[in-house]
This record gives sequence, C-alpha cells and structure tokens, in this order.
Amino acid sequence: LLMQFHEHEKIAAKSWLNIFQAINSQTAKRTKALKLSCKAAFSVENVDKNRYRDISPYDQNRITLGSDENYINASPIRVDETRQKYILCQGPLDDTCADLWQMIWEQNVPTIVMLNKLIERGLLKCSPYFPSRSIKEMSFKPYKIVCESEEEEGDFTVRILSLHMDEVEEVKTITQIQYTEWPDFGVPKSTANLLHLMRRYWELHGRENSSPAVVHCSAGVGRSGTFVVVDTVIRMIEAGTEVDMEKLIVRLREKRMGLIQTPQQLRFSWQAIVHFFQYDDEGGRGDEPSSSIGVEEGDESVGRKRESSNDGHDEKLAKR
Ligand code: PTR
Ligand code: PTR
Ligand code: PTR
Repeated sequence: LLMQFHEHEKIAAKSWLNIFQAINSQTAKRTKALKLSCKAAFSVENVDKNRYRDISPYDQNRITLGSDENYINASPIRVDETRQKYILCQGPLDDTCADLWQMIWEQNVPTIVMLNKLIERGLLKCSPYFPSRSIKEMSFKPYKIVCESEEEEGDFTVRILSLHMDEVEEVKTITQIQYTEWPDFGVPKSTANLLHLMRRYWELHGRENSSPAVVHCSAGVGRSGTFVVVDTVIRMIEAGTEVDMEKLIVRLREKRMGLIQTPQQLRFSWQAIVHFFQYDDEGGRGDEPSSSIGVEEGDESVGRKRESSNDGHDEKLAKR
C-alpha cells in the first residue's frame, strides 16, 4: 500500500490540479445524483446563521439543535471503516456561539479541534466563543464556559474547558486543541507539524474514542476536511483497509461540501500520510525532525505561498 502511495506521489507530483479537478467533477456528479440540497441554510430564519453564503450543510446530513430541530451550520461525518465520528462546522458567528455550545452539549462532544486563528488576514474569521487564560469565563445563555487550564504546546494550544448549563447540575469537560499554524486556503507549516498535532489529538481525544469530535476552522471545509482525510487514511492504512483517496474524498464530500479546498491541500494531505508511515517504518515516529515536507511554491492554488522550504522533500522520499 505504501509503495502505491509513493508511486502515486511520483506520478501525481505534476498533476495535483488535475486530480483535484477530477475529484471536483466526481463530487458534482454525486451531489446531483443524490439531489443534495441546502434549503434549511437558506431559509429566512437561518440565512444569517451562516458565515459564508457558499458553504452550507446539506439538508440530508446536518446537526439539528434541541427538540425544535433548530439550524446550525454543522455536518456530522461518521466513517464506518475507522469507527470515528466528527462534526464539521463553521467558526461560529457572534450570534451562533450559544448554538455551538448547545450542539456540543447535546451531542456529547468531548473534544474540539480548532484549526484557525480568530483573526486571519486582518479579518475576524471566527467569533471568540471560548474562554482562555485572560478571559476565564464566558457565558452564552444558558451556557457558561470556564477555562480550567490553558497550555501552549508549540504551534497549538490545549485548553480544558468546563461547560455548565443553567439549572442543570451536570458539568461537562471539553478539551479544545487550537492549531494556529494553518492559514485558510493554505497548508500547515510542515507535515511533521501537522502529524504532531494529530498525535496529540489521538492522545487527548483517545485514539479509540467513538464520541464525535467537533472539527472546525472558519468555513469548516478546507482545513477541517484535510484534517479528517489525513486522520481517516492513516487509520485505514494501519488497519490494512484498502484506501482510494479520491473516492474517499468524494464520499466525505457527500456529507459536507468543499472538504479540502485546494490542490495544495490535497497534495499536502498525501504527503502527511506518506510521512507518517515513513517515520513509522524507520522507528522514529515520535520525534521526527521539524524540517518540512513543504509544498512547492507557485502551486496553482489560490492560497498564499508558504515560506517553508521544500528542500528536504525529495531527498526524504528518495531515501526510501
Ligand atoms: N466568498 C464569500 C462568498 O461568496 O460566500 C464571501 C462572502 C461571505 C460573501 C459572506 C457574502 C457573505 O455573506 P453576506 O453578503 O450575506 O454578508
Ligand atoms: N452524537 C452523535 C452520535 O454520536 O451519533 C453525533 C453524530 C451523529 C456523529 C451522526 C456522526 C453521525 O453520523 P451519521 O449521521 O452518519 O450517523
Ligand atoms: N466562499 C468563502 C471564501 O471563499 O472565502 C468560503 C470559505 C472560507 C471556504 C474559508 C473555505 C475556507 O477555508 P476553511 O474551511 O479552511 O476555513
């Protein structure tokens, strides 16, 4: 399987845009065949609850809130092969923070993976929905969230939050991992850096935990999709399950639109997976160097160019 990946990598290196476009057109076909719709997102009472006009949950696969089945821009994803559940959602707006906490409460979410910064390119990309060391407590009626601890761990921050609800005795504990090294429409600093986050996620969430993790960024599709694909493919390869990345992405996109936003993100996710198994084989999985397997400058994608160097990349692959 790994060989296959390497072969793919060699052949694909020049044609990521083509592969990405093929995935897009497959997705378009499936979306049409399944008649996926977004009526709830565009209804008069819900339209203002969306951060982006063009990123909505499908009616066929969305989380609803309470017994009234209220709307939130969030999509559940269950991967049968890995028995993992995720809820992908947008970074909340000021008016939807309470909705986010309601979802976390009702769906019994133990872990939040946040892949964006609050402010990116000078714009607010996500409402500050969580307390921190400086603002210890926040309340979004009927929920109150207290920051119990906050630890910086290099390029991410881990917060332990307690979630309280008015007139309810139960208190829930939620671990939030916020990764701050991943610009929208871009890729993380290095594959090693993302894998480090991934391992920490497995530790904190619990590798075999089948409760859903909330994974979000600003729109909850580009970076969040990449994260879910990397996690899923690593687990499938480990379990010896046949993986077809393109089919997998199309399948996941039936659950939430737009997962993985650029050819660059697609390529990066493949590289991260290859990198994971490479170091695994070499026995150095826990402490790989922080040098990057970067993505080539000038990739076709819209994203900003990454500063990370690509130097180590071919060398490392060649070493195999
Ligand atoms: N590129 C985004 C989009 O087309 O969805 C930009 C955008 C974001 C546009 C929000 C409109 C948005 O919503 P509204 O115009 O309703 O504030
Ligand atoms: N709390 C829900 C659960 O544990 O079932 C969250 C969830 C629901 C997650 C559904 C994923 C889901 O996927 P599917 O709709 O494919 O069962
Ligand atoms: N139409 C918006 C835009 O192009 O700006 C939607 C959008 C925004 C899509 C951010 C993806 C985005 O990235 P991410 O899902 O990684 O936050």
